[in-house]
Amino acid sequence: MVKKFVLPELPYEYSALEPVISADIMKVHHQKHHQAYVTNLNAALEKYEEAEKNGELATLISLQPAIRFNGGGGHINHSLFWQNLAPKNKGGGGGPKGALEQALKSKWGSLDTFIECFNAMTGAIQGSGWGWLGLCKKSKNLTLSTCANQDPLEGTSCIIPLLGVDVWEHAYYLQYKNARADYLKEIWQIINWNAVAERFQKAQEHCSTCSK
Ligand code: MN3
Repeated sequence: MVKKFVLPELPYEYSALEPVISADIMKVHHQKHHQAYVTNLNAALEKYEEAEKNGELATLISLQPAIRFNGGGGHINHSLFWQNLAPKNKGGGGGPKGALEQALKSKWGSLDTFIECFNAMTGAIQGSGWGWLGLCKKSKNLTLSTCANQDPLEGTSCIIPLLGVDVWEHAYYLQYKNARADYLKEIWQIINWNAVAERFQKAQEHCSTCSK
């Protein structure tokens, strides 16, 4: 039996990220969008298992896009995104401390410049996608990246994701309409830098033992 994936609970209330992200957006994003990705991922994996048993290679190949879409961005990215956010003044906002702060400053000079670069790059994504801060396994440096659609960063690049921002319209349109730049400007008030720093530390530990 394939392991069933489940929708993770949010570590805060739907309304807790207001006024930056409305409860309406959070509810639809989590209960409808993320839930649908999990449901569709499980359905695709079940079919995959069946096709595998029967040695149906063409069916296996035909299922791969659905697994990548619903499992990659649908489940991996969203699970990370919820952890990357926290209510303002309850872990959200401010800036990074310690080793992450040092690494960000040595690469971008200041938090403001980092945010400017992140927002410019992420705001320029054509159509749907994700903006990322990650740790490159090759250079062992912090790096910015983007993914189109629901491609997961890990699994499609050599970058370990630390902080991801969803810029699909469903992530902001109910509140910000077409103003993606405003959403990107405001979201830094609810970024959970402690969570990002924890991921940074784990990624560095991973990088110190891997050669890729
Ligand atoms: Mn989304």
